[in-house]
Amino acid sequence: MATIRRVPHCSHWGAYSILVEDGAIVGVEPFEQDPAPSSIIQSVKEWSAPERRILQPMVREGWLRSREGSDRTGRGSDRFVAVSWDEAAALVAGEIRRVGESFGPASIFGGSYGWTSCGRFHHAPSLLKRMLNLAGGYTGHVDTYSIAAGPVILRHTLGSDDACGGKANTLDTIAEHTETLVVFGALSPRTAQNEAGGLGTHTLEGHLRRLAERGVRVVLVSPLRDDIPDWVGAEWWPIRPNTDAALMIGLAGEIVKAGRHDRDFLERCCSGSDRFLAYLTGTQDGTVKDAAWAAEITGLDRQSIADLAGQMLATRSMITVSWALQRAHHGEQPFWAALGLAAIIGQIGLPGGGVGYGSLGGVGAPFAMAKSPAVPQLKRPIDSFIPVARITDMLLQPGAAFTYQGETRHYPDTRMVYWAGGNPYHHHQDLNRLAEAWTRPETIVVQDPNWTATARRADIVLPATSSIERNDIAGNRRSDFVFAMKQAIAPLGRSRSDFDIFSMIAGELGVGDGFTEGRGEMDWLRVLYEDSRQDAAARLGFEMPDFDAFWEAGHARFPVKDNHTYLAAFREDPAAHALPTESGRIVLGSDLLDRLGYADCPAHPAWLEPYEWLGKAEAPNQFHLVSHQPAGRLHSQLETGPASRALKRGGREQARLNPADADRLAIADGSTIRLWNERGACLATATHAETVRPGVVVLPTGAWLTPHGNSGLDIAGNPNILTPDIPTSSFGQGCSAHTCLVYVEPYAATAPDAFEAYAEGLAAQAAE
Ligand SMILES: Nc1nc2c(c(=O)[nH]1)N[C@H]1C(S)=C(S)[C@@H](COP(=O)(O)OP(=O)(O)OC[C@H]3O[C@@H](n4cnc5c(=O)[nH]c(N)nc54)[C@H](O)[C@@H]3O)O[C@H]1N2
Ligand SMILES: Nc1nc2c(c(=O)[nH]1)N[C@H]1C(S)=C(S)[C@@H](COP(=O)(O)OP(=O)(O)OC[C@H]3O[C@@H](n4cnc5c(=O)[nH]c(N)nc54)[C@H](O)[C@@H]3O)O[C@H]1N2
Ligand SMILES: [Mo]
Repeated sequence: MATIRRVPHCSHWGAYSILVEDGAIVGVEPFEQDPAPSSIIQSVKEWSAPERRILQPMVREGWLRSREGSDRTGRGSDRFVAVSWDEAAALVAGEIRRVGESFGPASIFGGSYGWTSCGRFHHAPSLLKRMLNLAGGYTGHVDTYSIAAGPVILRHTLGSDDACGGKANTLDTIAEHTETLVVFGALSPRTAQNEAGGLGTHTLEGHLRRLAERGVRVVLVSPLRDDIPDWVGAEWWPIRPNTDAALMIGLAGEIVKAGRHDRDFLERCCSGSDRFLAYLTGTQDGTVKDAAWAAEITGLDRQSIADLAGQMLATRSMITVSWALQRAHHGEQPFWAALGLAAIIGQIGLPGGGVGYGSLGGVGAPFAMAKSPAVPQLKRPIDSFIPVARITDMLLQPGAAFTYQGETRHYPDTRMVYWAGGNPYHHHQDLNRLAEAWTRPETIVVQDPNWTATARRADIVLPATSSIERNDIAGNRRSDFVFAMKQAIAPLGRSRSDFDIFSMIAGELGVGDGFTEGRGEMDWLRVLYEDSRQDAAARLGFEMPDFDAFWEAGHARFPVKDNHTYLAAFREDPAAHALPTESGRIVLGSDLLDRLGYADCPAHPAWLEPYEWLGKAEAPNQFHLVSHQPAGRLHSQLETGPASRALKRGGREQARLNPADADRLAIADGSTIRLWNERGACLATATHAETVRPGVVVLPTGAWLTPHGNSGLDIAGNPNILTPDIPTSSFGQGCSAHTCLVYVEPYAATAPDAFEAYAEGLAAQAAE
């Protein structure tokens, strides 16, 4: 009788054991210490299904024939030809050498943004950068799609991005001390399922239960009522999307109008308050910013805003802001305005008071204190980067100037793109614009386990194993444990681990020894773990088991800090704990931004009309699109897994809208709708939902782009065919995905099931 092996493993959505019998996965069990495991763990079996896996190295026919002179419009439709690993590695190394020598290493784009697997050793983007650094360098990226405008403005105003990186007040202190909690965006187990690098325990629900038990007044400011579980008993303030800065400023202005702002806190702990106060009182522009002003812009009730301002002053109040709010045009402003409001109230640095910014599972949870395991990327020989979401601008405008954090730089002349562990045809905005830009580089290499939309648009495709086909280690700066991610099944087809692939290419480039340092997989895991263990012991006196004991047990606790109140010491003595900002204090009026004079990022927190918002909607069927994170998967990963499929309807993604809107437009529940604007169009299945604010349509991200014939219509429901590719501002240059108007209408024609259409398209391109 065959025995079942239980193999410990971890993904961004948590830890689990894979049950393996006769080399096949027969079950998945959650980590026993996790109080609220994610349903996505049940989807990992999908990695062992070859349907969408890349099984061998492949090269686009047109590229193989004509190399850098190929017809690049063939990307995405040309057939692929199988090659050996030796041939593939030689081709890739040859291109790195050719482009580096002819145009300079800045012409190789190796930013390679993406979440890849949670393993910290086979971490594809890090290994790519390590290899390219040894080979002469590359153009990289700064910040993330998750947060860019946010950290840029916080680094300037607080001197660090700790407050949005998981080091603001921890949720345990909020659960015990806060009396009024104002949530902008979400506090949702949906998004808290995931943490970059994995996590052992999902704790958000426990803290929310404690808040509910204590009878804390919770106000949810969001276009979506289910952005917080209903049992929390929050009041729902269905704000017009992208107008949060106006609400925050109106609350602050109301307090100032009553003369009740904390003058002592503003004086001792802030700089430039005069500028902000002048904006609030209207001495600057003649408009008083108060509850009435905010009500007009946000669509909320004037009296409720005025009352809330009073209550935030009178009780211990905490403001939380989701990262989503800064993933929008002028996204710097809601982050800065929340800080301005918290400073006016004056509770920053008190337990359960002030402001924090978060979204992932580990944000607000106790944070890791010791050095988390990470493979070194080595020294960068050249300093070339772009703000992460400016990829299309870079490809379309070589040599053009861009600004970032007050500096002016120039885009490189990109000849080669190497993407490993990310999916730009998932994550980037305005995919039709990206598609045009995608024809510009001479050579595109994609390394991924799956035939993603991006892989299908590459010249050279390198099949990586998924994490369950190799050994790795999980754990990150917000993780409570480190986990052994043990190999559960044999590699599929001829796929190889990311480390093996890069070792091979590094060898071709003559830097193999520098890349591997003579170590194999298990040697590296030992080194990375021991590095963290020694740091925990030396700096914190925290004992972790040695590597062999850890590997045997499958997990080890990591030292964490709980009960943390952000800026407590600074509040006590601002001079002794000066912040690394232009004034040493919290910046509410900025000398730097005053000098820069950007119209889209002024010198104090402000409400600026977004590029698109409901205030600009002209037609009765125009909606604000909220393309939020999918509940049943991580981005585009495991899209065909059971947790993801369970939330699809009629062969595509669900678009939720308010029944009143749906009835008005004769859109039946369960019917197919077309969402479109001047940038693109997609189909989705309409679902009536009272939890969605009228005027808003919600379409999650992550459907695999599936164009219907040559029509350009995406039938799977990928919202990035619709979203605008505009920067948040000249200062932050972040992604603005949550700023988007779309038209919605019934779709009468028939269209194929998206999964079947994807499979057919793939078979035509890459029969193996
Ligand atoms: N409209 C809209 N767009 C958005 C957002 C939004 O809110 N709205 N959110 C944005 C945000 S916050 C983010 S973080 C991005 C996410 O964007 P991405 O991080 O690019 O999305 P993923 O689907 O996680 O892509 C990871 C890729 O890595 C591959 N992969 C998995 N494991 C491995 C491995 O072991 N090795 C290799 N080589 N590859 C592997 C997967 O197959 C997948 O193709 O999307 C952004 N896009
Ligand atoms: N299940 C699952 N969890 C995930 C991910 C995933 O793909 N799947 N991705 C992870 C990643 S990479 C990240 S960065 C985080 C992101 O976490 P968030 O940025 O918090 O996630 P979103 O789902 O984009 O947005 C949260 C909510 O913000 C609200 N919102 C949107 N626009 C506005 C606005 O203008 N005003 C207000 N008040 N609310 C608004 C929407 O209703 C939305 O549901 O999630 C992580 N968690
Ligand atoms: Mo993200």
